[in-house]
Amino acid sequence: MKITAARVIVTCPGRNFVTLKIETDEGLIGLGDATVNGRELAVVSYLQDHVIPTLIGRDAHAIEDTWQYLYRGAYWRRGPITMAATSAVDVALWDIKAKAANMPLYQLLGGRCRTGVMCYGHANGADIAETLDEVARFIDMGYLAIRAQCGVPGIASIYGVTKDKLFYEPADAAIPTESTWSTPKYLDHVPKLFDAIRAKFGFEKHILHDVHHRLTPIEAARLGKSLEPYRLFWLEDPTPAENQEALRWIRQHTVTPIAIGEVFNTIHDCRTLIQEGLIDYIRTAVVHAGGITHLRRIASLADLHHVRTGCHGATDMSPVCMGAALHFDLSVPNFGIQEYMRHTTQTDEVFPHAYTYADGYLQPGEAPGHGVTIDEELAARYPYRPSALPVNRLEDGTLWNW
Ligand code: KDG
Ligand code: MG
Repeated sequence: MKITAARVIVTCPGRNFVTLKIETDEGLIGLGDATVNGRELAVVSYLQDHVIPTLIGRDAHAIEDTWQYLYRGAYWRRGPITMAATSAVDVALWDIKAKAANMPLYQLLGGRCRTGVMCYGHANGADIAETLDEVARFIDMGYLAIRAQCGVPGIASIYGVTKDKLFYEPADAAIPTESTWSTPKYLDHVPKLFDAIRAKFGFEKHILHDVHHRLTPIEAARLGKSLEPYRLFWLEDPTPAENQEALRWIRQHTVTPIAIGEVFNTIHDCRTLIQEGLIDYIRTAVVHAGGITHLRRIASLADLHHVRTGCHGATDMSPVCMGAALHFDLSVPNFGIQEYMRHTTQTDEVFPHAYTYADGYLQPGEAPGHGVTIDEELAARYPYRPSALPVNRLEDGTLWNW
C-alpha cells in the first residue's frame, strides 16, 4: 500500500489544532495530531516543506522504517517541532494499518491489558471553597481521580485556575500575557487546599496536583514532604526537568509520587529519571514524543523500573491525540492514568470520535483505526488564530517558569 498524498489541516474550533491527513492508493486514510501549543505554524512548515515531499510513494505499512527515516534521517534529531511532525506521521500510519486490518488500533498493539482507561479531570477554583465545589462536581460525574488547583491569596492569576471549568485554555493572546508568581505564598497555601479536600471527601478518590515547573528542587522537596499526609496520587512537574539529576533532591526528601514529562520529546529526556527511579509516572504525550512507536519504547523502559504512564491530555492534545493515546493506554502493561481535560463542543464536532467516557473510565471504542476522524468542511469554518502561552514573572519582575 503506497502513500499517495498527505496534507496539513489547521483549524481553530475554540483553539488551534494541526492535523496531518495521509492518503493511500488503497483508499485508506489516516490522521495524526501535530499540534504544539503556541508554535503551531512551525510544525505546519516542518511537515509541508520537509516531511510530506518524502512521504509520497512510501510503503504505508512501513511504520518503523518511516519513523527511523524521519528521526535519524533528519540529522537534526529530537525537539518539539521535529517530534510532533514525526508523531503525526506515525499516528496516521498506525491509523491506516489498523483500518487495513479492520481492527481497533489497540488490537494491533497487543490487545487489551485492562477493561478501561482510568482518567482524571480538573477541579480548579479561585479559592479553596470553590475548588472543593469543583471536586464535588467531578465526584458526581463519576471520576475516580481528580486534579485540584486553587488560587493563592496575594497572587492575581495562577496556572490551572480560570473562569472556564471543564476545559482550561491558557493560550489566551497573540502576544503572551504576563502573570506574577510568588513561591513562598504558594508553598504556604497549597497544603491547606489538600487538608480541606481530605477533610471533606476522605481518602477514597485519587487526588493529583500540578506544580507546573515553578519550584527549585529543594522547594519541591519541601512541598512533597508537606503534602505526604494527604497521600497524593502524584505531584506533577515540581521542577523544570532539563536537569534530570535535580530530581534526586526531591526523591531523597519525600515519598509523594512524582509525575513529569509533558514537555519531553524523546526517551532521552526521561532516561535518567526512569533508570534511577526518580519518578513514578512518565507523562509524555503521543503527539509530542514521537507517536505510538516512540511512546511504546518509553513505556517499555519505564516498565523495567516500576514507572507507570500518565499521558498528558490537556485541551491542546487534539481528539486525534486523545484517541491514539487511549489505544496506547489500553495496551501497555504499565499504564497508570490518563489526563482527560474535555474539549469544547465545537472541537468535538470538528473531530467526530469513537472514544467515550463513563464512570471514571475512558474507552477508545471499537472503530477500525484510532477511531477519530475530521469534518474538513466544518474545520475550514474555524481559521487559525495566533495564540501564545503566558509568561510568568516573580514579584520583582524576574522572568520565571510559567
Ligand atoms: O500547552 C500547555 C498545556 O498543555 C499545559 O499547561 C497543561 O500542564 C498542563 C497539564 O498538565 O494538563
Ligand atoms: Mg501539567
